[in-house]
Amino acid sequence: MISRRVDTALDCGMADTLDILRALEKKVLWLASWTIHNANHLRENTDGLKVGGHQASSASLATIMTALYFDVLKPADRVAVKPHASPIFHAIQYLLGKQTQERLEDFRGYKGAQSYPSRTKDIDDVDFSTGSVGLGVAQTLFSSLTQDYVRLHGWGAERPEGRMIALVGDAELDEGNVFEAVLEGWKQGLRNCWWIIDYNRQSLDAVVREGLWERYEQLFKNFGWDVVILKYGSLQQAAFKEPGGARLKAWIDSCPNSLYSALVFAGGAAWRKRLNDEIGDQGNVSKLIEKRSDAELAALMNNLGGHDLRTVLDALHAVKHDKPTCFIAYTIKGFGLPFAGHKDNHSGLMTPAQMDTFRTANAVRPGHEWDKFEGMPIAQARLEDFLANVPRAQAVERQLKTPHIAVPAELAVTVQPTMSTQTGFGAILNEIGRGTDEFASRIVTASPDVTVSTNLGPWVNRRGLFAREALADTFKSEQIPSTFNWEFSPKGQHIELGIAEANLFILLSALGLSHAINGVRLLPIGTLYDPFIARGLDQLNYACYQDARFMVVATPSGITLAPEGGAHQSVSEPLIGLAQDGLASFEPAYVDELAVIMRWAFAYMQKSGGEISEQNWLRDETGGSVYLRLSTRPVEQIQRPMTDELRQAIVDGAYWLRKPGPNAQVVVAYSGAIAPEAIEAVGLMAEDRRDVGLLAVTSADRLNAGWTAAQRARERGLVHARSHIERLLADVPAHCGMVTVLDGHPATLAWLGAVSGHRTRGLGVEHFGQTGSLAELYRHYGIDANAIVAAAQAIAPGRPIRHLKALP
Ligand SMILES: Cc1ncc(C[n+]2csc(CCOP(=O)(O)OP(=O)(O)O)c2C)c(N)n1
Ligand SMILES: [Mg+2]
Repeated sequence: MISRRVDTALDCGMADTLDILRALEKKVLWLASWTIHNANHLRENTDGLKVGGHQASSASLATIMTALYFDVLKPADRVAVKPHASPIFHAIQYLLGKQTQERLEDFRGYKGAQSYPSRTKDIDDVDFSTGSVGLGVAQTLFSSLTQDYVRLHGWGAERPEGRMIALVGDAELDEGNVFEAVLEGWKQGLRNCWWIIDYNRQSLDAVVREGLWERYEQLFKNFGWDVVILKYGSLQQAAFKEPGGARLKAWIDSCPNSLYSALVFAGGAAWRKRLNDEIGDQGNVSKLIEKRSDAELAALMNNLGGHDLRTVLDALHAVKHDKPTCFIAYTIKGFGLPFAGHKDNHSGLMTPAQMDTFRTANAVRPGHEWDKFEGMPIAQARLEDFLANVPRAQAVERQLKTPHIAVPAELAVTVQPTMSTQTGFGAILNEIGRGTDEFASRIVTASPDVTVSTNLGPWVNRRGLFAREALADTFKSEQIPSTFNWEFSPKGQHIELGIAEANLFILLSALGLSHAINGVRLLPIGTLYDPFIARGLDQLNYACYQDARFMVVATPSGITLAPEGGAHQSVSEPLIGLAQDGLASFEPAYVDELAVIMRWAFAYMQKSGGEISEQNWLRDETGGSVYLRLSTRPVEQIQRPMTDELRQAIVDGAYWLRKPGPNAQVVVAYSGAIAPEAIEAVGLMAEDRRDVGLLAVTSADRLNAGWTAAQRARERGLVHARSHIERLLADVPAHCGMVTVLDGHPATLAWLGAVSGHRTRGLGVEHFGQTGSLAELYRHYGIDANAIVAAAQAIAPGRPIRHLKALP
């Protein structure tokens, strides 16, 4: 059963749709191969030969992608294409009029079609970026959950539901994150998700293990997926019905992967020899082999399910339910190309001579390589008509736009005399949770089993947990007292995940693209312990690369978590915050700062496409995601009015908590929960050092980014460009020493000395933490007040500082 469009002979005497699809399949493979062959940007290997471009990986999916893009996909469906199938994707989009010849000519080049499909850099309707294998796969699963979340909250009903589809390289299934996602999908009642596995039994290095399909089948079934195996193409299915066919089928089924691949590469004569050697004397099957020419025999043996359009179309169209479905499609890596099946073909390129043969086989004249209909056996008008009516191409806008969700002018919070930023975060969300406005309704939180310990509890009590089906809190119904109301419903606004930080970030990636995918803006917040960012780091990077919009709240952090010990203390995360593109990172010390930052963040998460602001040289108008590094350390709060000036400075990254005088000898710059030590140190130095300054750094990341951008602007001739940190340090005398300190890697702030050339000593944590009291650890790692004073004495001019106690 194939689609009606395929079933129907469209016009008497004219090619039917299956013929058109077959011709397009050939054309797609030609265009992708030509794109790669033609590109000037491929690596040269040590012999000076060009390699790369992923011709073989692409060819493996040519049939399936032809079936999908030209027939099966509906406009609402969204696809994550296996990264190295990018040339096939771009070729398809070119035929659909969504990709330009110019960009294909520049494939893998500057501003050309991207080596791996990119939402942000490609122009041809990429739904999800891919590149780091395994992540695009999981993205589809969480996008499906996001779609359900959006709809169950009453939004997006004006659009049809889409299927979230991943085209998966079989070796991608070695990535653990795929299975973490499958498990979570099962818990969350996943639907509308298809994973089509390109089971070519080859990875980058070689041919993969035998029998993996059986493990995959079992595994997916265990998690409630339907599994459809596309093993035999229609030629094979017909041959199996011939006398001797059963014997041939048994041989195919028992043939090891590497032998099958080797024979595919070797071709018809090799097939004949092998088959004759192994089963040739067995009556009917000999006839079955003998009656075929070498070419016919090769065509039969290569006719795996994933390369047979009719088989593929039938299988895809047959799915009428919304259960998650895994298709295991047998394919050949490099199908249709001279290196098909060769274990070394991953980076293989056709030689010019092979390309010429391929050109002839495709009836393409030299100079007409880019002509869309060149050499096709079907009339151009018919093809044009077909392409114009392809369902997938009917979507008007694939990157949807949404109105801005208004953010309150200020986020309310009662600042206690002493509190931690983590408590502050919980209190701010709790206040938001009281609201009935649209802003509050668009917030969705998620956490990998650390909801309560990251202070999301009060918010969850108010807004409930999300599940497709309501589930009462048994403790509540049994009237057992509990602080937390653990009730699930389709209206809940918190998604509770298992302990898998990788899943958290891919979920944030999916929730954070809801505006573009579902046309419904969500404001996602994910919480986790700061050190475990590293667990999901590639996923975080991926989410940022795709330009998903979310807030990561990482708490607790640093050695401040003293008794928890080194396994839970984070050291390098502030550097991640500094370096990660697409992520504005903050480490506030005070709760009023946090409220300002969060308010700004909710607006920032929604921005897109603006210019760099010349006020702070940051890309504020372009928007992005936000990382808040918080702490459980209670810190005495400063009771102060929040002025516009202070608000802006907090968001820009720093302000003077104590402005240095004109004769200042020392400046201390600190970030985060170490504030009391910095304040104490400044107090201790006051008698012996003049005009000591204290710089509160709320975002080393933004200070650094602004500084770099302003320098670049000056180098380009904008002589008046000044960043926020340059303005702050402008009046600090040149002889002044600077001590920077944070509970994290010292390099995060040590660069501050380079801004205006101040001699600087960067304090922080460089080695794994350990258990101890706060005072012991701060002293041990040299970030307590004494250490700050000692550092100041060492680098700044002046007499010895009296209060400096001997350090151990
Ligand atoms: C996380 C990650 N590790 C390594 C790579 C490098 N890499 C690119 S393709 C590939 C093999 C993929 O094999 P498979 O998924 O089976 O696709 P095929 O080439 O067979 O089409 C590898 C290891 C990558 N892209 N991402
Ligand atoms: Mg493979």
